[in-house]
Amino acid sequence: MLTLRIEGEVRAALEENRPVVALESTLITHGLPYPDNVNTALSMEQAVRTGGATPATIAVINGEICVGLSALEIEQLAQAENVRKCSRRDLAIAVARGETAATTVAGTMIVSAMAGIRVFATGGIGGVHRGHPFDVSADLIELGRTPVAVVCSGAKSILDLPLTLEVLETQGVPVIGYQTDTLPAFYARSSGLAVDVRVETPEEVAAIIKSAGRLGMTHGILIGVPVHAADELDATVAEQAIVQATNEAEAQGVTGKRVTPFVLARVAELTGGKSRQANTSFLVNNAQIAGKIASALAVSENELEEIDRDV
Ligand code: PSU
Ligand code: MN
Repeated sequence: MLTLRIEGEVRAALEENRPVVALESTLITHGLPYPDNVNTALSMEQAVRTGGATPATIAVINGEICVGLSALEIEQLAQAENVRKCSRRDLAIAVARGETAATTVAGTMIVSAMAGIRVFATGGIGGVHRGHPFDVSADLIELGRTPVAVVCSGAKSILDLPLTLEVLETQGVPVIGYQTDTLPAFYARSSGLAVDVRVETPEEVAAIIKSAGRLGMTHGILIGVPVHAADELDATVAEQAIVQATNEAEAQGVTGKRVTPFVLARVAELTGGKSRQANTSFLVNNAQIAGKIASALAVSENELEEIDRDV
């Protein structure tokens, strides 16, 4: 079995059953421009610590799967060009060819599970593309097959959110609203679509993750956290920018994995940077909440271990 390069602090935390939160790298290479991408990635790491956990940013560096990057590596990734966006199908290619590549939600979930990390924070997951019901992000399928809890702000309304929820249901993925009744819509706090359950605290999320583990469930869990109200983009403004950007992508023949980065960049231009402000705000917030969830999970599992030992 191929070994992962697990950074020292992360390795120690995992060995001692202390909380760790995974962070993805595609948002560094494809989601945000330089230098916002480095600053946001480092702020997310700090936010995970504030939440009480150790951050592990995941990427492939020179063909090696890395769990935990140095600040220099994050900086290099942030400036690198033509980096492969690594979902499930791409991981073996990147490793075999000795590439430096960024992991998507799906790619990061796979590596997290290999490393024993159970909580992962990001901005938004991929979904079903509007008007293209067969362009279903591998993120949704991965959520159905890999036991990692993904803390995010839902998905952009560039995607067909009702169909995205349908696929998650088919894949057996619980969708949890963190202090909300509806699936967040990335820049906007609500998509208007109901979640499966609403929770108020990190402990409640941890309890669900723990139950899934004890039931031997092999699927992931989605936790939707809305952007802070002060940083929210007006839903109509967001919607219009997204529709225009999506139409332009279509007109320019942008397809497949290039769609998400294209639309994100264009929406930022169209909203005069406001979409990016919302984006960084919820990325950092999600990282902190994921840190708290991972901490609550560690506390609760360590208690369990003690009880098991007593009996
Ligand atoms: N959504 C964003 N920003 C991103 C992504 C999604 O707002 O950077 C990235 C994530 O890494 C996600 C991936 O896993 O895009 C989904 O790509 P696709 O739709 O090609 O599966
Ligand atoms: Mn796609």
